[in-house]
Amino acid sequence: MKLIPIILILALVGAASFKPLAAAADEAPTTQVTIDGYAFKAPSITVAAGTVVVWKNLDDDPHTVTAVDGSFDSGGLAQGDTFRHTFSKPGTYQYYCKVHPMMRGTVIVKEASS
Ligand SMILES: [Cu+2]
Repeated sequence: MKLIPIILILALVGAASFKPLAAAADEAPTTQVTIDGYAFKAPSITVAAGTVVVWKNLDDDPHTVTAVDGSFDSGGLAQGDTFRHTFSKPGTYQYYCKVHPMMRGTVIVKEASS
């Protein structure tokens, strides 16, 4: 009989310690940039640190999302493909498409307000 309360407490502690992880994953802010008509839309976005940016290629021609500083590179994205990158640190990140180098975009990352 004395074991039952201990098991209950362990179960409650276990459930409570898993919740914050799940909540954090759900709450990661996400912003989408479409690739449409040989352009990044919008070409310049400003996000808070920790934001996940998702690019989606709507064109029937392949494109890439390639950081000028080499910090990320999607590789070839076919029509309908997506590429996601989490921007953890504040800064200005310029990127382009390797196939069409005139296609350029910028992600400005601001300090997350907490
Ligand atoms: Cu391209």
